[in-house]
Amino acid sequence: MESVAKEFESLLKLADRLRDIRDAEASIRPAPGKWSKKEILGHLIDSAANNHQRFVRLQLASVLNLPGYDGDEWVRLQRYQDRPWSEIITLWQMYNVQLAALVRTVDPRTLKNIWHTPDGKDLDLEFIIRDYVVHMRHHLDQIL
Ligand code: NI
Repeated sequence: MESVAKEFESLLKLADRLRDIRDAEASIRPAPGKWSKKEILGHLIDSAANNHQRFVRLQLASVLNLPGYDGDEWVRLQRYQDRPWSEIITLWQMYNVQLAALVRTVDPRTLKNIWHTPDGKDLDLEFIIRDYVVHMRHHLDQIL
C-alpha cells in the first residue's frame, strides 16, 4: 500500500497545474455528449464520494453489498458545468487529501475484505484502492 499511497499523493500535486487552466477553457465540451474538464474533475469528486464509503466501510465488515453509481447521471444531476472551476478543484483536492491519508493508514488486515458489487463481482479492498488511483490518473491525463 505504501507505493499506492505515494502515487496517490503525487497525483494530488497536479492541483497546481489544474489551477493554471482558465474557467472558460475548463468549460469547453470537446464534442456533444463529451464531458468538459469541469465535468471530468466533477466525476472524480463523485468517485471520491463513492469510494470513501467503500474505503471506510470495508475496514469495518468482511463482506458488503454496496451500490455502484452511474457516472454520467451523477455528473448531469450535479451540474458541475455550472460551477466555478476553482471550487471544483478545491473540493477534489481536499476530499482526496483525506482519502490519501485514509489509504496511507488502512488496516492491512482488512485488505481482503470484499465488496459484492451490484453486477455480481467480488472485489477486495486492496483492488478497489488500487483501481481508484488508476481511474484518477486516467481522468487527470484527459484533463492535462
Ligand atoms: Ni471514470
